[in-house]
Amino acid sequence: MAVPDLDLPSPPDILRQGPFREGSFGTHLRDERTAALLGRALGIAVTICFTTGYISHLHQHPPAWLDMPSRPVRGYQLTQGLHVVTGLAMIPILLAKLWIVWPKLFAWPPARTMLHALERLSLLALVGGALFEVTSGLINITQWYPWSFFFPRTHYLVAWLLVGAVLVHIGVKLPAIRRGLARDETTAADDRAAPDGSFSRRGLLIATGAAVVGVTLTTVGQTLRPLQRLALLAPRRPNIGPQGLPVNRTSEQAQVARLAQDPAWAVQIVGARTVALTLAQLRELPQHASVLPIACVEGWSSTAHWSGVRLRDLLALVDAPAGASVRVRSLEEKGLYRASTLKHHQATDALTLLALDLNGEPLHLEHGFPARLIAPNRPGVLQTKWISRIEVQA
Ligand SMILES: Nc1nc2c(c(=O)[nH]1)N[C@H]1C(S)=C(S)[C@@H](COP(=O)(O)O)O[C@H]1N2
Ligand SMILES: [Mo]
Repeated sequence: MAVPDLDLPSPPDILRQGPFREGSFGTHLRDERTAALLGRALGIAVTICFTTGYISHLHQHPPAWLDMPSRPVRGYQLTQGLHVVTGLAMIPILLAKLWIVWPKLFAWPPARTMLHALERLSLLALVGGALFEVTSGLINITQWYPWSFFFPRTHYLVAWLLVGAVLVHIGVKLPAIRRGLARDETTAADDRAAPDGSFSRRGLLIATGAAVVGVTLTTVGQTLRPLQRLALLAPRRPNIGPQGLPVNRTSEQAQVARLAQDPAWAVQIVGARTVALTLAQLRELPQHASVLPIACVEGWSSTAHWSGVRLRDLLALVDAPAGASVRVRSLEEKGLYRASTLKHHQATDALTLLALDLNGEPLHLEHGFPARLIAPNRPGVLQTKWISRIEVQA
């Protein structure tokens, strides 16, 4: 049966040139060498991302046997910044790699032997895990939660699944990886070969690299101030918000505005005895300054000048015993991050403050007025705002 010609408008000229031209991504790119080179880049990114993510997990859910050090002061800012940077940079590499190997997913017959079937199943964990990690991470940094699972836990568990799948994949593909990465006189020429004016392997790698640089330059400004004006794709800027600092959870969301501004507010310090201190009384105690970053798990961070009372001075008022950890509670009644725990060494660190001032002014309501916690080498989620109680734990 004759199919009538559809009178479709022809694509604009620009779509018939350069990389958009049909055939510009020739099938000659779908080979072991391209897959191995992109795979190596992905392997490096996954290693950095997993390690920094694991460090973040240890900060947020410290096991009993581990005391996360309070130094370097900017440790978490660096590792979490790297985590988000490598996670974002990985996206173009992952897409390029999937494009290279995609047809192999539909190879027929699906499995030749039992072992082959198992290997192909592990690809499900590899591809699915990688796509899940970058997508859920990306969605998380935009603070959009279109799911009902608890992000940190799921992201963490799938990371282990992914790392397992990566190790299996490297093991199975080792001979192909060796061949793909081997260098001799012919590979250089082959890297440059571009049949019929299509992309060469080198061209594809350069384009992928350019995408990585582009993504990084337009997002890293959320933590590197000199690049903040380039941070077009970043959800946050380090300097936008009251007192030159971003806000994650607002006083309205936390429903604390009334209580936080109540003139009768006093912080309860609960230890061997209980002491209540009003804002005026807190200001009469020795004041100390710390220059510390707020470093959010979402990858943005911002350094500020804080001042207030050392937490250890407050603990001394209630004779907190050596070694005791401390639970800091917010006026907030519902939120996930309305309280946090400091181990003894964190609570008694000279830089750990019950902060009253930020950048030389009384704390803005959105930054935790009348008092918030600020401590070195600590994730933003644990820098509790609008504090109501400080409890020494037995
Ligand atoms: N009580 C309370 N404190 C909180 C939060 C919260 O939800 N409730 N969010 C935390 C998070 S996730 C971050 S990143 C920092 C942000 O501090 P900022 O708003 O002063 O920049 O506050 C932390 N303190
Ligand atoms: Mo955060």
